[in-house]
Amino acid sequence: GKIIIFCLIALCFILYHKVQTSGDEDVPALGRAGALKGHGRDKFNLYSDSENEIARPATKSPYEQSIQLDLAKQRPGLGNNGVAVHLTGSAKERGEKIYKKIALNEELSEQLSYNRTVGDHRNPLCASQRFDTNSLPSASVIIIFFNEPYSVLLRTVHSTLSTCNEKSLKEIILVDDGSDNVELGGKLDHYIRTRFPAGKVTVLRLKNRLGLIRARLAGARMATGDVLIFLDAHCEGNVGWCEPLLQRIKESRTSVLVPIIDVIDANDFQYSTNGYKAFQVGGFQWNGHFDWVNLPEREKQRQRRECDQAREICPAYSPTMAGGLFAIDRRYFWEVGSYDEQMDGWGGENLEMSFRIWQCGGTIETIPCSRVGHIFRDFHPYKFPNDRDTHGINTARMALVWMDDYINIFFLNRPDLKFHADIGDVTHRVMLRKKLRCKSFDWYLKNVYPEKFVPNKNVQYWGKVRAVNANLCLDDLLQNNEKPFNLGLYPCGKTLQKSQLFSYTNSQVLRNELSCATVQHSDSPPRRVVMVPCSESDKFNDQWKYEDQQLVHTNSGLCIDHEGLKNMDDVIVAPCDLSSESQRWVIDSN
Ligand code: LR7
Ligand code: MN
Repeated sequence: GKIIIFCLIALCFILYHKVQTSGDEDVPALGRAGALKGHGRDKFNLYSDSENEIARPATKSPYEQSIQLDLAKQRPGLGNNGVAVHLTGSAKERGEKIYKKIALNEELSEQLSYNRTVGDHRNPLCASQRFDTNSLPSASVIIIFFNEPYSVLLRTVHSTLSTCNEKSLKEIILVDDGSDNVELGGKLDHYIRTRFPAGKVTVLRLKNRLGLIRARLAGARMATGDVLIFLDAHCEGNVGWCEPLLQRIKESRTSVLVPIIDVIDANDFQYSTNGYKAFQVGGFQWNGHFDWVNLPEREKQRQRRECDQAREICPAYSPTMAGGLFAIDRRYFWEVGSYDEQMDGWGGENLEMSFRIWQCGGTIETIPCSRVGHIFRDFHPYKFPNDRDTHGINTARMALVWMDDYINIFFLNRPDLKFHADIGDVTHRVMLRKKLRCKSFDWYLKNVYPEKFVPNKNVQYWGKVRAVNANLCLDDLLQNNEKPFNLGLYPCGKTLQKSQLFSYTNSQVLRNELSCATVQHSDSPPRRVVMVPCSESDKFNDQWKYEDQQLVHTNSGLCIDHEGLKNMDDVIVAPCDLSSESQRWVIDSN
């Protein structure tokens, strides 16, 4: 009798456990098998290598089945070291098709393992850097996403877990900015629950799409680490990228840090760099756009004073930051005004934060031993809220608060924003600026970014360059100013507009914001006036004499002339002739 009862109890016990382990909520046997094996470089990634073959248990969860199919599709080792991968056949076609839709080869992404390696692209000097490994501040990594490809997002998380040192990485917070891509819902939750250590990775779901600025704010409110590290949802970290950031913040809590941002190709997923010797820092254009600029000579000298022979890996002051990838002391983030929470959608928050940090006593620094790859896409795979130009609107909000009188140069470049109805009220940000006793934009330009050209500073004349005998003005004809182009002619606008805005500087350079006037090298006339990207030093920019209304190119002795030319033609230079009306120009800002 007793034996039978014992057997029944034992049977119940066994059955009970069978039911438990097949439940969706439990850690799957697969996970435990992997954990027991303790296999691989990345102990969180259970499917990394081909030798890591584990029997796949049948499970009832549709998520589990789908996840297993995803993992089966991955080709171990593919794209390792960050090499380019070229698909063939029908996969290639699928890749091209999806690329057209979302500016990213999702087909290829699905074939790369979540923890493919990208190689070590750091300056060799980085290897000798020492960190206070046992007493570094802890980090909360915040990754925001709106409808990002599921496999790309997961690769970002896996990469963070395997490249950021475990001791310092307190948590990863994913902020879902109201995505409606179904894979990013329950399936993502299931993956996180079953594949990552408990509590390490969490998802914060916003009910509606709030835009990337408010999504970052929501993530920051949840974070508990000493340092916030923000990442876009399509990044892969290089070896050891976290420690140098945390170490620097430990030493200097008002330093806001950016890694060197490497390029992951959106089509073949190649991880590429410009080598480790040189990197660029952040600049801006007067139209409110961020751009990359070479490290100025002045800053290299400061680095030498600061770091001696280790100049190449010395923190580099950066006038602005790109916005997506940065580390900041959590308390300092709030003290210095976090973000303007009335900025919607995408854009503008990066320059706002950049100017604010510098003007209010902090610094922005590029940390050369910290490198993170980012997938740059050709176009936005998403619409902007209500189809509004949120970049422009947000940038106007920024300019109203931080740029003082220089806002006029911004509005000259963006007249459409001057009276835009959606800009809204910025009083609370102006109050913040007062409360923090922040410095002026003029101070910023003089002390942080003296290389930045200001159209009406240190110039003899500025404005339209107008022919005296025709309604024609020099005009860049909206060509790309980042590479050489022929200078053109166009009817003078009633008001001053960007394409006709030129400066004749104190050092006799004829230029606009980015490009300087030179003369085409050619023996046979007509020789065109060519605009080329200006050098940081005027020593290397061509000079022009402006006398008797003539613009004389110093090197060639030739004069700008519009004889026989019309609207939209390229301007030329010709032998100077004081009696020629077509060589006379007035420069003014009326
Ligand atoms: O409505 C949105 N909600 C979001 O959560 C729109 C976007 N997002 C997410 C999105 O899923 C992504 O993870 O926000 C992140 C950034 O969006 P991207 O990747 O489309 O932007 P980007 O890389 O083209 O743009 C750069 O400028 C932006 C200005 O608002 C942000 O600051 C981005 O973070 C920034 N990216 C970088 O700095 C990476 C380096 C690129 C450069 C230069
Ligand atoms: Mn991005």
